[in-house]
Amino acid sequence: MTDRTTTRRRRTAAGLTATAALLALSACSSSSGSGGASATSTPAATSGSASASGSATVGSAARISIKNFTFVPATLAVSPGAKVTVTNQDTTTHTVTATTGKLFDTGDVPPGRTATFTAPGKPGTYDYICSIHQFMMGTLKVA
Ligand SMILES: [Cu+2]
Repeated sequence: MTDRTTTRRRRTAAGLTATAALLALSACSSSSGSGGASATSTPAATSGSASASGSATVGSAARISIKNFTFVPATLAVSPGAKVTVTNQDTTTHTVTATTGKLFDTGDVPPGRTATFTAPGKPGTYDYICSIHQFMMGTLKVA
């Protein structure tokens, strides 16, 4: 099954800067206008090919589902400090708990509920388990 989530896109800073520059230019050049409505038409700044799509995981929603005592996906790649949403689709309580020093831990997530945790800020591979059912294992890759 596919779960479509809306991915929020960030406007590129470059595009905003270009627009601001254009606005500043047009504002300066129209100093001697006599109130006429026919100003010189500003060129439409179509910066179509500004594909500054960086690393795939940045800005996208990071989420883990728990179903049938399994973490989905088994390995999730996130950026440092990312907020990860955990959805428990089982009928029993689970947790997402880092095996190393409890670097992250959702605590109990009741059936049908959602919890969030913050990924470690340091890049690395972090295994986690359900602290209730410790055979449940998943991996968080921070890079
Ligand atoms: Cu569990």
